[in-house]
Amino acid sequence: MTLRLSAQVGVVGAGPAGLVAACVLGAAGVDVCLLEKDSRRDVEERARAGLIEHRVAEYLEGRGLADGMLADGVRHAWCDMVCEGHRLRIDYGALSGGAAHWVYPQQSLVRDLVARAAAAGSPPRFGRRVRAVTDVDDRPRLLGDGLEVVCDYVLCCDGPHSLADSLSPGTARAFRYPYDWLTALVAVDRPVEGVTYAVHADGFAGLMPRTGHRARLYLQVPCEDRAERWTPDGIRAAFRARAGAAADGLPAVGEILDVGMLRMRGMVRDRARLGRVLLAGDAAHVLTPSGAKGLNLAVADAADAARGLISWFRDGTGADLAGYARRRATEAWQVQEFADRLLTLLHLPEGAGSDPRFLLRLRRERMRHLGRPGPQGAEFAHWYAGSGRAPDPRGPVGVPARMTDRAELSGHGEGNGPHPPPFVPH
Ligand code: RFL
Repeated sequence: MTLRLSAQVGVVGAGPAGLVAACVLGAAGVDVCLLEKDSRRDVEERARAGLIEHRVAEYLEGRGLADGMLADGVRHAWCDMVCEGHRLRIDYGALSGGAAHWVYPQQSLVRDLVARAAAAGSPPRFGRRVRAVTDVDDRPRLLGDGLEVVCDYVLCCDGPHSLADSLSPGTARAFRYPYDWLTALVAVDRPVEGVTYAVHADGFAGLMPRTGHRARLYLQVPCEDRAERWTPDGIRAAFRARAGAAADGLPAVGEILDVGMLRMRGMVRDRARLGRVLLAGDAAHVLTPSGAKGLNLAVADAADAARGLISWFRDGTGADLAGYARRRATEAWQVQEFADRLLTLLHLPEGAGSDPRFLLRLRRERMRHLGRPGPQGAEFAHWYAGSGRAPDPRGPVGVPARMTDRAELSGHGEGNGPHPPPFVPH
């Protein structure tokens, strides 16, 4: 027997994007049905990101979604770039006028948001895989096994292998970088105080803070390398060799808790909106982890979508919904460009030759520019820390329940009305 439900907004996926949207929409009185294919436990234990941008932290705090982060997170405002034995500190907090990251693990944020979504009246339904979205231009339907949800709008937050692939095939621009990153969750003997990026002739190495005695370690490896090829000793030795003398000042890497391979690719879909289906987060774009942007852009998308949907249900004009795809594409490309620029700095090009010293020295020079007060340092710091604002600077908006009957289809196009830029520098 098929369970038939209706909702104002159907959300697919209980990652950061789907959960933030469900919390904000639910708190504003919008009737949300969030479907997640995996179990609550699986979702709450997925260790991935850990650096939350300044603007995203402000947004979460402004909506009462940051209690865990404020209680257990740690602020970080500098990173180190290491090259040829030289370590250069980039004090992006000072360079950006006070913006910093919060270090708070993605799985902790997800756990907090699951609880908040339930409290806001939008508890995720776990173990419910959506197989298809139909009627995207009218009243979209989410179809799952024994389940059908009729919605006014759908928010697809289902990660990189999104249902959007079948809704709109061939509309993604993607690039495969000519290397991969080994990614390992590691134990460290003391907390990591800032991100370290090391450029080396053998390849890039990085160490990113997570809370307490945990860190995330990255190593550049050849494309399609396999995790099984790497022993814990091999990972530690490669990291030490690439970090060079700077490794002495870093927390010692102990147990390797979890190893995986990140296939390094970037992707942006041409349109983050298909009729009444909005895409948010990794469903709309995939970023390499170089600039720690994926989770942050996912929350920014969710904030923008929630604002638009709330305005649509509130007054039926959808003024804030118009332009969603354009705004999200603009920001996705800006962030992709930043992440790509950072990758270019951190990796030697293929064919660097047997003597990479010229290219390494060049990189040191670029790093110096980024760490110095001035336009280059300020621009880097602004993008790195996310010192602008999330796309909903005006605070929460209430929505009378069930206003959809009055809502009209106007405002569904991607208008060109004035909108604040995605990043508003201080
Ligand atoms: P998610 O988190 O992938 O969530 C998608 C959810 O949708 C569910 N789903 C479905 N549910 C129902 N029906 C279907 N048909 C479904 N298909 C999928 C999935 O089970 C899942 O629960 O996407 P979202 O919300 O867009 O969030 C994106 C972020 O998770 C991602 O960008 C970041 O984790 C990327 N990332 C980092 N981002 C940062 O901002 N800072 C970092 O430091 C950072 N480090 C990382 C990262 C990603 C990593 N990996 C493993 C990819 C480190 C790593 C190792």
